[in-house]
Amino acid sequence: MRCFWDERQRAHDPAHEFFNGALHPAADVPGRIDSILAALPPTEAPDRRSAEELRAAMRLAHDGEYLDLLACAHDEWLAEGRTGDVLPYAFPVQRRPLDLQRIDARVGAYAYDTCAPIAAGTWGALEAGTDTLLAALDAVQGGEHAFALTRPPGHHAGAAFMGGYSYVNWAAVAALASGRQTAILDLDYHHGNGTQDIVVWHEGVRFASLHADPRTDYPFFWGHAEESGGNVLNLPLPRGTGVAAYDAALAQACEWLGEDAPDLLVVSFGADTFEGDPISHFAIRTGDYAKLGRRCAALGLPTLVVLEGGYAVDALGHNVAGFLSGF
Ligand code: SP5
Ligand code: ZN
Repeated sequence: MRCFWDERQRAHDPAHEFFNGALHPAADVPGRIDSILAALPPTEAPDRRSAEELRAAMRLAHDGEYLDLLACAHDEWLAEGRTGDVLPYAFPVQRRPLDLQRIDARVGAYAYDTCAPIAAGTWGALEAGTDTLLAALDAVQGGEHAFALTRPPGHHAGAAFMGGYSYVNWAAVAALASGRQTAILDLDYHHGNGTQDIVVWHEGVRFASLHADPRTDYPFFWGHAEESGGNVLNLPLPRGTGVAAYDAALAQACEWLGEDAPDLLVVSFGADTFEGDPISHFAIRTGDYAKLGRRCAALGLPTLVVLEGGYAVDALGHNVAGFLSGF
């Protein structure tokens, strides 16, 4: 398993997120990466691509005006006399075209929650993350397995929205950039609503997600059991799910993905299914992750693993390394 990471991704370092009626310290902290780096063999730094090339890759999955806003939002924020991170607070629930001028309105129009602050370094980190992703994808196109330490996460970012610590959808960009029949398997605790938004109805991509039941858990409005069909399979699981029930659902997802004769597998891997995760409620143990990795590897496909959530920082590296050891 080749591992890719670019130090410039650390520049994304927002201070806070807002939920349950209060500001909380951001859960997606750069220290997550230190835990993972300590548990992996040395990583490879990606070759750097031009801004145009990186943007063209992001454009495979995302709306151009959304990307323009991500690139300039923090500068506009400062120009308004604000300090700290951009954080939207007002969101349209209709989609009429509107002439929006204030940064608060324009950022709210491209977000669905208050958990994706844009910090000074966010755009640079997203460009570096795209370098990391594309280098790992190149390795997979050559028939190897690769892990891209994508940070910030991506699976809550849709074609034209951010949310849930996610801005650019790494799994979707990789699938669409590969030009091949791709199976995307989302193993984060939370439903991969952004990935589903981008790839639903997309010929050439199948998307399966195992996640906490959205009747009880974020992101609430996507990922319900009845929301399956066509190229999408959603398998919501109750709070408290342990490895036996999880692995049974994983076997079902893998079988369904394999029916489409995919050329490659992209795994959106979040270790927030861990029993000790501070914001989640499954009961997977560190020693269980290798078995889950082996289950995915049994598909027999060149595999790209991208990083999503996982907030129990001390255990995170062991959980990620355990999963990767299954390949
Ligand atoms: C990539 C990823 O895992 N994003 C997750 C975003 C979840 N944000 C919503 C936070 C709400 C957490 N509720 C926590 C209750 C803690 N006691
Ligand atoms: Zn998550």
